[in-house]
Amino acid sequence: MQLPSLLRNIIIAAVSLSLLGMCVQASAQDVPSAQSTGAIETPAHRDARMAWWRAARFGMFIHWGLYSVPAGVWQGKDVDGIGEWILHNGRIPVADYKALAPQFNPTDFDADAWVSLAKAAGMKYIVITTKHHDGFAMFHSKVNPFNIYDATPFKRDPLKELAKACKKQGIKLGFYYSQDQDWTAPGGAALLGGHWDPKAQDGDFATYLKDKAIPQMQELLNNYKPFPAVIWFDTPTPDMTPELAGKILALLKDHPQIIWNNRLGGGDRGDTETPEQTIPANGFPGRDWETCMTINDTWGFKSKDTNFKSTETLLRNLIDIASKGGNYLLNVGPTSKGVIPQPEADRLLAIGAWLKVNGEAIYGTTASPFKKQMPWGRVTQKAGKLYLAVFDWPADGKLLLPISNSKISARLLASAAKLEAVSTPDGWQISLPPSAPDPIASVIEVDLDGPALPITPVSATQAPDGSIKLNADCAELSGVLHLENDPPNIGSWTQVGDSAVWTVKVTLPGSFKVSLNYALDPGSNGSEAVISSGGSSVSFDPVVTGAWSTYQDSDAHGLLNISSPGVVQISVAGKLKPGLGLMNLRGITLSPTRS
Ligand code: FHN
Repeated sequence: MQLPSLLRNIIIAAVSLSLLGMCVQASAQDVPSAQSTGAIETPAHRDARMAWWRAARFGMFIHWGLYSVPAGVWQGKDVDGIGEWILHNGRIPVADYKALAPQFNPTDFDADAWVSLAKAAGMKYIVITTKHHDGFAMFHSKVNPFNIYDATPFKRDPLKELAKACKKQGIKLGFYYSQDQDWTAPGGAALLGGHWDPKAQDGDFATYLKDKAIPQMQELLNNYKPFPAVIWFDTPTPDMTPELAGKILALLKDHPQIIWNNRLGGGDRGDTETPEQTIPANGFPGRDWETCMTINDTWGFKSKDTNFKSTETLLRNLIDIASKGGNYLLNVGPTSKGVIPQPEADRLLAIGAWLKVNGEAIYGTTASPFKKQMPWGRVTQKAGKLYLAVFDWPADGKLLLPISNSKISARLLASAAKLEAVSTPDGWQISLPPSAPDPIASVIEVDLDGPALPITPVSATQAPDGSIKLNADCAELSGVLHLENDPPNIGSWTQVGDSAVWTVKVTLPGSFKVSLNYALDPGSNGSEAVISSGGSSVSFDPVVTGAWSTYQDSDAHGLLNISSPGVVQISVAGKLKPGLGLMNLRGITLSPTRS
């Protein structure tokens, strides 16, 4: 479940959840964002504008700023939360924070080396923080002296150098700009607790936009040609009215190739949904989307955060996201010397090595044709081919691809070795060599005779004693529901209307006792679950089990009736109390009642 980690980091939680909510509502239909600028954009123009971004699938997020100097520690004490929020979380007086600038001298910064690393990682674009919520500009701004050129001994403009390196090495460069929150400019917004240094911070938001944010955005849009390719807004606040957002959108009108995200505020939907630190179960059908994620637990460098995700997790995330039609914007947090930490670089290089062999399965692909993830891994598709990224190599050497196409041919992508495949009623069974070519993900390339024709797989069958086991990893999940690991469980029950659905082959119908294996943290007590099949349903009141990872079995109220044999659907949905998660669900057992 997302909630435990959210509780650990309250700041990112509130922002992420509100953004996630916003994303889901926004995904209902596809309206070209350029309409917001007043320009008319046909679907064909939009496709052309988005083409490079959709093909890219993998980008580098860089959170680099003055906060890399304290690196999570203020006056000898660790400050909780993400590194780039140290000014806010430490309630540091603005003048004291600004006084850090003379210490910021990233003499080891080498734009070409960063771009080379991104390229070696297989990343196709970079998005860098040009001004985060601390208000410090990482470029030579003529608008405001609180910037890396004027306020530090460095006297260089990293954006100029990066733009040059990106152009030279053929990679796109995008700019993150915190348009609302600015904790060091009078009138800049401050989320989650508001201002703490009124003398330096209080002021009028519209004036801040007019005097700082808008002119700085003009600098960014005009001084780094041919970039930016992307403008990445962040943390919209209620201060950003549609009228004020309109002033920013007006700037973009003169740059028709720019892609921007959904975080401007003021009702603008932008081009891309931006789930943060999470991968939505089904992506955002009909919308372009990009999951942004940290490699450890912070965006901006924190000297003591060594909780790096494994290469396996990061790479499988990339594949998972591609299989749902999205992009992965993976963050690095350079040090105050201008160096990308080695553990981060190592992971990126390992991903790049995999992509060098298997990139065909990622770049330019679209989402899997299947509604549900395959039990053995993930699927992408491109130009009449399916790419099967196998995470769990079947011990019996047989991999089932549940499609009814009349002809396929399969080979290992890495070696081009041909694989035998036979047609069965459940789909094509592909014979594999005894061991996986790649321990993280081995790709099988499958040529099809036409569009993929998926067979809806039955996710559970009835045991001879009449019982039915519904495991978390066999459900079709909607909305923001999420299959989590260790052990596999369905989490993120935070959105009304989301459900988990199992397709079950029933041979012995009747009435069933319904028992759920679940976990519930005390902070989220109070929601109710409904388990339904056909016209029958039972309710379940999850009681606190002690923690999100403490599982227990409990029965739902009443009996679930399945009246006739055949393939049926069994679903679980939540009646959620606002702000509370429902449970982490590992599985459900239906036991027949003896009559
Ligand atoms: O508050 C920021 C956070 O520092 C970081 O920049 C992330 C990246 O998406 N965005 C905000 C939280 O949603």
